Amino acid sequence: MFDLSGKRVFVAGHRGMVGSAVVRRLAGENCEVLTAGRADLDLMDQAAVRGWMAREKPDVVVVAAAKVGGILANNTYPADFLYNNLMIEANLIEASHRVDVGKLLFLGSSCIYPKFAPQPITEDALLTGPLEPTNEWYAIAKIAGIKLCESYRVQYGSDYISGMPTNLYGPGDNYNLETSHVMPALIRKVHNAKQSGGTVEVWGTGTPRREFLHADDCADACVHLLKNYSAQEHVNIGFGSDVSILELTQLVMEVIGYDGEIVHDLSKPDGTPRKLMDSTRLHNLGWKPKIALKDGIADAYSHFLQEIG
Ligand code: GFB
Repeated sequence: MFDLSGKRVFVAGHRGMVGSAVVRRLAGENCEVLTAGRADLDLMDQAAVRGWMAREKPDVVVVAAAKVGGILANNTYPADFLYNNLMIEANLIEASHRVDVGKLLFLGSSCIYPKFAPQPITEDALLTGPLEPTNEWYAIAKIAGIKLCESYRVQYGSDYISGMPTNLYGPGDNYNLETSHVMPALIRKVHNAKQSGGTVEVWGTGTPRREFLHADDCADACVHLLKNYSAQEHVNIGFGSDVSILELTQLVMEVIGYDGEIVHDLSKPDGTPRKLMDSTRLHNLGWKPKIALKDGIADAYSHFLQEIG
């Protein structure tokens, strides 16, 4: 439906895990990729974003820029997660409208859904119940982003779409144990435990279930949506099955080759008990993930090893 060839595509957030994966994926398309480093463009500065967009005039914008983090970071820095994300998305979407961007993809998160949404979670579960308290700030910002895209479509007919990725992992992830998501945390913890012969510490009970998608699969889905989707409703970008945090820990240990003891830090929150999305809408558009969880973890671990030298 939408032809990317010859288009100028601005990937906002190109240094992040998702943005960098989208840039890699777009190298296979016949388009020009535009990026802006933090020193050149502060996405929270409305005038700067308007100025940059007026100068560069992209045809397509991918909003992959966001303040992100794991359960503890979300819970510890609520103002940053709400304010920064509202500013980034509002500036990018409004400035895109000013320069007549022809296609915009906004990326949200599966945490937009109610804490106790029926599983697997369909897109129409949005705004049907209370959010998970540990990440309601981030979720509210992302819901506002979806609604911004919808509002420009309704008021101006803009072709702005939203994709909601599940929990992601892959090259370029954040391995800081205080602020990271569970996958990179477990990779680092199991790696460290293997070196020291120590225990592997899992936050919470290990019973929550999560769905994990490799960032390269997510980027492929983003390009698929840019080309094949144009409607008001947001689209889930999931893997299709989930695992418990304990099962994930065991899988990471298997991939890294360590058989030590697992201990639990019960002072840390569990968060949402389960977050498995129904990705039928995306599958019906002809897209499926390609990277199996175990292969994806092995890939992420090899990138982690390269990163720590
Ligand atoms: O990935 P994660 O931080 O975020 O945690 P959420 C997922 C589950 O893993 C929680 C457990 O039950 C954690 O308690 N967990 C076990 C750990 N060990 C660890 C560890 O060492 N580090 C971390 N981080 N978790 C986030 C939201 O929720 O999901 C964000 O806070 C975003 O806003 C993201 O939506 C996708 O899946 O709970």
